[in-house]
Amino acid sequence: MTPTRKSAGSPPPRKGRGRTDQSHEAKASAAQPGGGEAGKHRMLLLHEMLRIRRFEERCVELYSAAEIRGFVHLCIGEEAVAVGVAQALTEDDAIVSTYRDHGHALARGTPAESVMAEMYGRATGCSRGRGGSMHLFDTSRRFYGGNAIVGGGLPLAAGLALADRMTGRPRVTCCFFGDGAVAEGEFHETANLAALWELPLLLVCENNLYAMGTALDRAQAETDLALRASGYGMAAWSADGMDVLAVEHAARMAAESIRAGSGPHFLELRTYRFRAHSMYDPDRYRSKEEIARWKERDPIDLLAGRLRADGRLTDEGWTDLERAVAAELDAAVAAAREAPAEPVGDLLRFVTTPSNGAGEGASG
Ligand SMILES: Cc1ncc(C[n+]2csc(CCOP(=O)(O)OP(=O)(O)O)c2C)c(N)n1
Repeated sequence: MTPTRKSAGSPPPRKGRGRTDQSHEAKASAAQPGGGEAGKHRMLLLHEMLRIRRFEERCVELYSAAEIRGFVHLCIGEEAVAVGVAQALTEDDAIVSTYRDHGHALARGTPAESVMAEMYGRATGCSRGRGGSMHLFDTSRRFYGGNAIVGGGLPLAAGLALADRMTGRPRVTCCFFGDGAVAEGEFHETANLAALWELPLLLVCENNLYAMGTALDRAQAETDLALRASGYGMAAWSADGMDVLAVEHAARMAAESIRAGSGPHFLELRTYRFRAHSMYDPDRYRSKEEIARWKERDPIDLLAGRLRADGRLTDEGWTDLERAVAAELDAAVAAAREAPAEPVGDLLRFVTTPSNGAGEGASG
């Protein structure tokens, strides 16, 4: 069955379509409740971003020491995207990620111990050590995977959203992808069907200006990504991806609108990765000056600076935060080092073949 705009159980009619104007650019301050609760919430955001930053820095050390192997893509510099968007989602919502997925999984609540064990390829990892850095997966938190294929998560996310749409479950599926994915057919096919079928899909584009070594403006004719998405008839927003409060605000507005039945939303978050594309990338395609300019707006420094100015964060408070994060990561690394690999006898579990009956009746 193919849902149509007028099928039974349709969400309420859209309140408006097309690209939102500049007034819908996220304004961080507008979203924040006043008083002590807001301060507490901001401290939580800072803590979450610091966990991701330090987790990945630890990965660099462990990778250099050859304790973890394989492909590793870091999101250092992009933490505000993962943390801000995660705040706008409920436990019932789903997330589909990319190969740059550590931050998304940690922000979603997958324990650092489980993610670190996966980096080590241990059976205690969130993907039983079978996925590694690029394929974190945690169904208990509706985290449907990192994905090594650029744009590969988009149709999967549309499928999850379609299931919710057809069964009338009031959930949002959030799909992260990079600016490079916007050049892929999978993006355009997903955007088209999501808009046509009014799927409850939040498309979050992490625009860090580069797809490996290729700058956005060297590969894509129209670099206003929200404008392109709006061409499919969906609301599209842009926000400052270095400002976690702006990200959270934009994501909340989009998620609320999707829950109200207005169909898919596209959110472009303008961000930057401070490190190379992956551990193998010599990073020769951009200047040191450019990187330094973006580092002036480091998302962690930006929020910490605000909290200091508000009198919320002291030197002592910062040290406590660092200590708590270091203790969590020390424990995660120690547990991963001790953890077993999956027993050889279990290796065919979850493997689908005709000989175990799973392929019977399949054709084509
Ligand atoms: C379909 C496909 N094409 C090419 C690649 C090789 N590849 C891996 S990462 C990457 C760049 C993707 O950039 P972007 O989507 O902007 O994400 P970012 O790495 O910036 O987070 C490419 C081309 C791939 N993994 N999958």
